[in-house]
Amino acid sequence: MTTVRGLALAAIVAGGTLAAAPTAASAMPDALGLQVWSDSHQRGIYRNLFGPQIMDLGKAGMDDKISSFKANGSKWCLYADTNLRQLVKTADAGEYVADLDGTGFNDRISSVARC
Ligand SMILES: [Ca+2]
Repeated sequence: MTTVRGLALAAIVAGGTLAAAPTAASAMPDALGLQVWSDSHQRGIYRNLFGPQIMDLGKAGMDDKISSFKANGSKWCLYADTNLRQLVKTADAGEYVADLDGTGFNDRISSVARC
């Protein structure tokens, strides 16, 4: 019985981690990650990035696409090139940028990392 309950709990945790909806189970990773959107004002394609230390956005299908973002959990650095080259923005924890248009790096970010 204990084993069955443990497996059920593991399934719930795994599902919550993958879910994009702001359910209670996914609140934790969303709160710790860098939330990015392909359009301004949290529209378009959405990704919550929180796994590895360094992330090239091509792997998330978001290379040169980000137009709005919210930094969570820590300071995040955003770069115009892959492999953390050409720093264009340092965002403090909790910082939300609704529209990158006019900043010079709309649709240009290619890699991100906690910094
Ligand atoms: Ca780029």
